[in-house]
Amino acid sequence: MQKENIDKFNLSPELKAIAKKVVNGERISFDEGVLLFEQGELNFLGSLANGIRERLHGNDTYFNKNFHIEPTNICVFDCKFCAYSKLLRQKTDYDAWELSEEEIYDIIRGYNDQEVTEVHIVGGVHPKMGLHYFANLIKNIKEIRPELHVKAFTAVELEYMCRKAKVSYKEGLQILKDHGQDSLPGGGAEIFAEDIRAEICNDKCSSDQWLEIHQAAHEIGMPSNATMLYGHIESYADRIDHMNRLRELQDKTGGFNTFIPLKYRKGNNQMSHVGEVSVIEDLKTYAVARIFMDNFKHLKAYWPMIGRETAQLTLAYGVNDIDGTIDDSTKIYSMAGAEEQNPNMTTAEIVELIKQVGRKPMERDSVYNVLKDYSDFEPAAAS
Ligand code: V47
Ligand code: SF4
Repeated sequence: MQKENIDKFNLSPELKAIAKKVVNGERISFDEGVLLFEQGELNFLGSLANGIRERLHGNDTYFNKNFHIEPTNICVFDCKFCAYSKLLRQKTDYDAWELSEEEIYDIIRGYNDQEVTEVHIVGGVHPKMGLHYFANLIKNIKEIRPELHVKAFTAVELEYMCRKAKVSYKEGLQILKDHGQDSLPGGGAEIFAEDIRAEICNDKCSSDQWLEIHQAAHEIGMPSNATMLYGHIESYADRIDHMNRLRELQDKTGGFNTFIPLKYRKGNNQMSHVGEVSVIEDLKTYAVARIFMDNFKHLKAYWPMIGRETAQLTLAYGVNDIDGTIDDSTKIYSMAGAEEQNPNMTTAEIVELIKQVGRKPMERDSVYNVLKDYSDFEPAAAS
């Protein structure tokens, strides 16, 4: 939004003051963030967020070519929203899986002649797959495909691995880094507000531990992402509190690449009675995130979760990255009732999706270096 456009909206004095701050590039406070959620209309929030997005990135919209490996869905924890994990005691459940090392290497080799640049490895927290097992796995993956960026293990998995191996977070992360791990994904953050966390995922790593692990990663030169699971039993103040804790850590370390709000999906989990929020609420959440998280350069919408059309819409509400993959084999969302039951998009499809809403498709690597401008991409020439 431009300064001169503020008056086009019928705003209360409080919202007008926030709008002025935002267009001047000033940081907004906790209370102002909550007020935006409570009183900001979608058009107004979108206009502010889009102004920030275009100031930072113009029309550039990033995607990368990655694939997921989920070594197991057996998990020692019991998050109420999780449709995917099989508790250890239910190990014989026909839905449970445990990939062998060779199966994992076969998946990597299966991409030998494809232009993927990143593998995202996360899964359930399996008591037998520890720090040294994973360090060795990463080393072998790098031997098969040295240039592949390995983004692996949520803070939840890392907390458990380090505790079991009796090493500090920094020592554990250094071992993984020395074996070839490049960065951390943003999962496991959920909602930091302790009372909500106690209700939805009371037995896994605490909010402070999540933040400590990401801080330790940043301090040894491993960048990471951050997520927020929204749209369940949390309040607007809880969402701002979550973003504020991330914003404070980012001020200290600068190690976060991107922020990814994740919409709670209600399928097949222990809190299915909690309904899902509307698309309007999704767009508001992206917009407020773009406005509040002033020290995060990138805001990502994970399209397999919200679907292609909502992902397109988010590009007008602050989002500048739609993850994008040529073959996304993750199951965590499809099992929870996500839009995309079999999420994979070819390069041609993702480029088209971005172009349809007037943005510029740019392939990026995992740390946001631009690899290729796809503005003039001809689908027939490659895919
Ligand atoms: O932490 C689990 C979420 C996350 C549900 O860093 C659910 O690039 C909604 O973090 N409804 C893991 N969400 C996935 C994740 C992620 C995904 C894509 C990219 C990146 C990245 C990270 O999935 C969990 C949890 O918040 N989740 N169940 C559910 N029912
Ligand atoms: Fe386990 Fe992760 Fe599911 Fe929680 S969200 S139960 S930690 S797989």
